[in-house]
Amino acid sequence: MLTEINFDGLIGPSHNFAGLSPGNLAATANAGRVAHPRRAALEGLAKMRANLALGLTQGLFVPLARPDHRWLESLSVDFTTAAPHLRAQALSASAMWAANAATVSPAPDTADSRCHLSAANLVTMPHRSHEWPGTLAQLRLAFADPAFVVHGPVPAPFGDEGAANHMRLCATHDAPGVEVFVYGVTGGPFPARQHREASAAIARAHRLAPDRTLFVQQSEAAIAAGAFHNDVVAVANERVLFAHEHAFADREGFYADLRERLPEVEIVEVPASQVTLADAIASYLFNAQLVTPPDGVMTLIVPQEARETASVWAYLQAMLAGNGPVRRVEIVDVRQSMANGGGPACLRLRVVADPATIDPRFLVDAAKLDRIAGIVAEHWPEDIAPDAIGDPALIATIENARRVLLEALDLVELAYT
Ligand code: SUG
Repeated sequence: MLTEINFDGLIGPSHNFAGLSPGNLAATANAGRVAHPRRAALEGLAKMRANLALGLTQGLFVPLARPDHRWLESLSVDFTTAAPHLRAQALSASAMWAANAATVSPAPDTADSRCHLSAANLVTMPHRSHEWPGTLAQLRLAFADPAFVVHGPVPAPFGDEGAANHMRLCATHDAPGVEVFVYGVTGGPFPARQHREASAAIARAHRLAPDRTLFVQQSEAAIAAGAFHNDVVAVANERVLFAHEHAFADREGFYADLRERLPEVEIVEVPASQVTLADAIASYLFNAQLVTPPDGVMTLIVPQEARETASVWAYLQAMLAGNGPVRRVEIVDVRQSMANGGGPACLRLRVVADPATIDPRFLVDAAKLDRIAGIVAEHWPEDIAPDAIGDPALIATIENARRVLLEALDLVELAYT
């Protein structure tokens, strides 16, 4: 049976605050702070446990090999002699944000009735541009069943940041959906990371029906205010679109196209008069997981920061008191990821598929999460200070931690990816 599975990126042992993403306000504001990789990974695992408790099916991607020696080798340098910025880029744990791993088109939407996944090239940010080979290796393992088609990335220079700029609206997950690709053109002082040409190439590769595929421009104001991905200002689930008033360049045109293709769509738009773009971005209200658990109660899983932002919390209370489609709000603590600009929705990749077709090594239950948490508690570094990035003892700890994890999950074949 087709069901939505959330694959979370386990936060890697090299998680640190290097301020590598211009346009990501949290990441640049926290540059140089001491990071807590162990706490970060435990927060992520607790979120996965909470999702399981709601009755959702949960998957996991493992951290990539960091430092990425292959990437450094391709730059004719090694970690010990590389310039500090290259070291930080090689060490980044940014693959934790699985929403940027790939774009996924479930089987009901594609001409060949297979689920298509395209690894994202992430070319705009150097530290993310070398994620795709490791990500692709995992996708090929996890989704090796003939129910899936796994594609490599769109070539540079067309920037693609994966599911963070893609939404799917449908009556139910197993019904054909409308796939919405959100791209940027200009972002004021910040780069538009998702290019329309990349989205169009993915839609073709995934064999989507043109009349159920929309290409929608993200508003310049949103990118300029810090929404470096669309999933910072909008999220969709089944027939519901939950978005900020200023998320899209032409909201009326987009909403009309959507209503025409999916008459039952419910658009929950948050007006700027109630929640400013700045509050939406600081709180990550829209970087929530909007999910339908087995009890059928549509649930918004928001970060702690949403409760701590007065306008956002007031909005959510009013929403629950009203008659809208979102009936429950759950709060999760992912502060370490949030400090690098990654909320609950960034940490997961949604795949609608039959769980029986997925390599079980990538699916988790509570007992497996406990085992992983034990490994994290024992092997993940407690702190990474900015000046420790080149420390050989720290690097040895990071590399050993991943090795122990891969052995425990029977995934040693990923050791060098
Ligand atoms: O690409 N942060 C990530 C956050 C990604 C969030 N994902 C989604 N919105 N789906 C980024 O900007 C910061 C890493 C650093 O600065 O060290 C970083 O890469």
